[in-house]
Amino acid sequence: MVDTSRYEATFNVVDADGDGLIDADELQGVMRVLGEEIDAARAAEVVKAIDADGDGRLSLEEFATFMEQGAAAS
Ligand SMILES: [Ca+2]
Ligand SMILES: [Ca+2]
Repeated sequence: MVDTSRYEATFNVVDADGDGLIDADELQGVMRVLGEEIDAARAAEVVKAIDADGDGRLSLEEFATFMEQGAAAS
């Protein structure tokens, strides 16, 4: 179980339009901030890979899981 509260602040920054979900556009934006430029197709792929419930966007829980995996991988 991922501790989502650790990622809530980051999530809220990434969620530029504040709808409580991160879409491919917003993910692309945060990757750019992180210094990793990805194109729209790649962003959509990444969202698809992370998106556990298949709604096409990332909830805080999905995002936290992604961040945990990223932290573990680096
Ligand atoms: Ca959003
Ligand atoms: Ca989702």
